Amino acid sequence: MFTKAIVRPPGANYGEGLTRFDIGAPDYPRALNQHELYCAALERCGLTLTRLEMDERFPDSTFVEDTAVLIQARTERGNAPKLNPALPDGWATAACAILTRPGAASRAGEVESIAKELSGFYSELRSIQEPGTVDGGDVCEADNQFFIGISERTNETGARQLEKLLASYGYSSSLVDIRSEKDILHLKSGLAYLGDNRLAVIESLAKREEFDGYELVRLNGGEEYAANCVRVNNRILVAAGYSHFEKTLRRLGYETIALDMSEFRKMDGGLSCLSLRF
Ligand code: CIR
Repeated sequence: MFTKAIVRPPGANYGEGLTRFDIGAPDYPRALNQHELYCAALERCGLTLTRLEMDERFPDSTFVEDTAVLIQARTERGNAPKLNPALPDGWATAACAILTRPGAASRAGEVESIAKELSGFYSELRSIQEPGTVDGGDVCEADNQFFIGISERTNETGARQLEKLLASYGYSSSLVDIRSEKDILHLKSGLAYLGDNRLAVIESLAKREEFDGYELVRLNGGEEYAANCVRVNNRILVAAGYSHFEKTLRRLGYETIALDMSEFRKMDGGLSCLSLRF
């Protein structure tokens, strides 16, 4: 269950950020409006938002998800060992925020202000160390398991550091090398955990052995962008305009909220990257 999220609206120079696409410059007023509707959807899902000031020093800073990996406190289950002996009975680990080291030089400075914000919510803060790089968009949590993409942005050193940190909090990780997947920037551009042991996944990733044991909801036929959806409590936020996928989700029993993401797509961004949820 999430109760909070951190968001940051795009700044006026948002269109100067990084993108691999050539599908036109973003329309700024429209991007602001889409961001506002995104925030309203998170609130409808019951989240209290921390809205950060826009930050024109970093044109990509609206994509806050890339700056941190947030992990929930874990309760002891059965005979599971208490991983942190300092905690009261019943708790195995505290919640922790892991600050990333974004793989794009122009985004490195985004972490500082997010760290300050997160320190108000988390007493345990860890961070990825040089020469490791990690973008939060490469990190997909599926209950007790994390998938960590090795990509253009997340290097193997960073992925291994993150794996080790997560293990100290009782989570296992699988590394998924997506460097040959030219259509996606981050692992979560093509993968989302829907809950209920289900993954939404683009066809080209569906055969990876890391996803064995999960029920796969495959995206193909031009709907791949919609794979970057987000389960927020009992709803799924999904990009508008991908009706086959949205219908599939509804058939599976999920309530969906469709959001127009056109101006974020132009800058290689998706739904998940616009918030840090916890
Ligand atoms: C970038 O290239 O870094 C941004 N323009 C887009 C980042 C999108 N983030 C994400 O998918 N997690």
